[in-house]
Amino acid sequence: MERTFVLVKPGAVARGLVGEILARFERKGFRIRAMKYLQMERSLAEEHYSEHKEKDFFGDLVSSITSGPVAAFVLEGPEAISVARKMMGITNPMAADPGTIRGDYGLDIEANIVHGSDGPESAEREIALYFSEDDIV
Ligand code: 3AN
Repeated sequence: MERTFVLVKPGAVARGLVGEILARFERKGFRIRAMKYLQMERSLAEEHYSEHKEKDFFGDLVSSITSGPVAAFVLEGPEAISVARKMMGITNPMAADPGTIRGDYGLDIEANIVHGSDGPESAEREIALYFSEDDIV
């Protein structure tokens, strides 16, 4: 079994899509190991997206992810990281396939509905950024 970190971004939270998005993962068979609703501090956003700090969209990305509450999850299942990424679709929602979360719910690359860990190291790092050991059930 593998764990991954999934975050429903502020734009999707504001549109009332948390339940619908979580339902897709639950129906697929993922187990929820932890969940949290929070307003991200700027420092947490900068840490989360530190790999992008040299990119010209970094400032906008941090502003966007801190613009309202987010819903964060640890999901568990076989090959959870790659399966969840596949369900999300590619980064650009305009190009993401219909049937994927990004393909079905958005048009804006900066507010692309969800974030999901892209590998085992980032999953471990991101889970630890948002959750303590005690939060994982
Ligand atoms: P993914 O979330 O698919 O792993 P990353 O890690 O390349 O994609 O990008 C992280 C976040 O940065 C994306 N979810 C998106 O919100 C934003 N982003 C990526 N590329 C761009 C871009 N060219 N312009 C604006 N925002 C971007």
